[in-house]
Amino acid sequence: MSPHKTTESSKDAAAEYFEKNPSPKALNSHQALAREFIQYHAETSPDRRIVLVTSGGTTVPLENQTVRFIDNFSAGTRGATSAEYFLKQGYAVIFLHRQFSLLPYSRHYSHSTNCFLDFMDEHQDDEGGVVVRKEYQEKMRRVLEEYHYAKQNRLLLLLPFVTVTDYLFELRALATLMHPIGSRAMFYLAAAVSDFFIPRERMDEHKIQSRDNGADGETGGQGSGASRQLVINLDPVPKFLNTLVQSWAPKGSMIVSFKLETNPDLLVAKAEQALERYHHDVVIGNLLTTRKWEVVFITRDGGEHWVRVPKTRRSKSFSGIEKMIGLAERKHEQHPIDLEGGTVTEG
Ligand code: 9Z3
Repeated sequence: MSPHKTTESSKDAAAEYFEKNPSPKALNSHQALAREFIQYHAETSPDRRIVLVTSGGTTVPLENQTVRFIDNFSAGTRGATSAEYFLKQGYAVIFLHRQFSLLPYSRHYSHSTNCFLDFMDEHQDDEGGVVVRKEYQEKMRRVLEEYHYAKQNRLLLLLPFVTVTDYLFELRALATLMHPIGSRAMFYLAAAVSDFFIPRERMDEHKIQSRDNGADGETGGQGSGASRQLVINLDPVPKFLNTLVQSWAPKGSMIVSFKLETNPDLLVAKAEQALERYHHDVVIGNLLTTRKWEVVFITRDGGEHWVRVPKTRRSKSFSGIEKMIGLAERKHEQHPIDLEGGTVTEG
């Protein structure tokens, strides 16, 4: 198939997807917030670059009144951490994230093995006050300062999604809203996007029953009697990245996608394939088991560049992220990117 035909057919598939599946309830209010955010920065600091960071897993509901759903594993660590570094680099950040996944700044104190109460102490005076424990104060002050700076300067917009369909509607709307800032826009797509979904027309309205009550939906079980199997028939999610690059995103904007694999033999080839197929700027490849300490940058000029964190510096989140964002940011600033010396360390 020619590239032109591929583009046309994926455009058609995306258009059909949006026609047949319902938009998220919050879409209009999110659009209004994002429009105001983009306009504010375009007017007050015309040089300001804006990055849309997507983060966290996307769900695939099995029922319209959803009791059960298929999920993607992501906690949002990559997205939330990256957003902080983009803010440090002077970007304004639209953070499109899975509801209740990790958020920039608060991530340091949520979803951790320490409950946030473990960071606190009762003050040893008569006034009944509460304080941050001494050993946590320095780091919390730093995080708090950055958080306040981002808030006071209206640099961070948090927009939540839940399902893969919500995600795609939001992505399309936000990309379109970025048009006035053109090449100052970046898309950094770290959300773990489901490849499969159940179309609305085939989704059960109510909770799928484990016993046959004579009201089978498309995803319903087989057989009758005491219990039955559940057979789920999923369709492929259209390859929206192509449509994002070709029509939703402003011309000249920078698009960075992520490729997640579990088989090391496939990672680089699949990342290269994505870049060839969708013609965007960078694919950052990572493996499920090693994603916290190594990623590979695949760029349009045929570059394959590993960012690795040495064993002694590995922590719960990817400590090479600063270097990673630095590379993405430099690529956004100058074409072509000079990747020399960008590695934290090799080996
Ligand atoms: C990633 O590969 C992210 O780096 C992770 C981050 C999901 C691994 P955590 O949140 O994990 O830190 O726990 N995202 C996967 C991106 C993805 O699904 N890409 C799709 C594709 O390549 C659409 S662009 O087809």
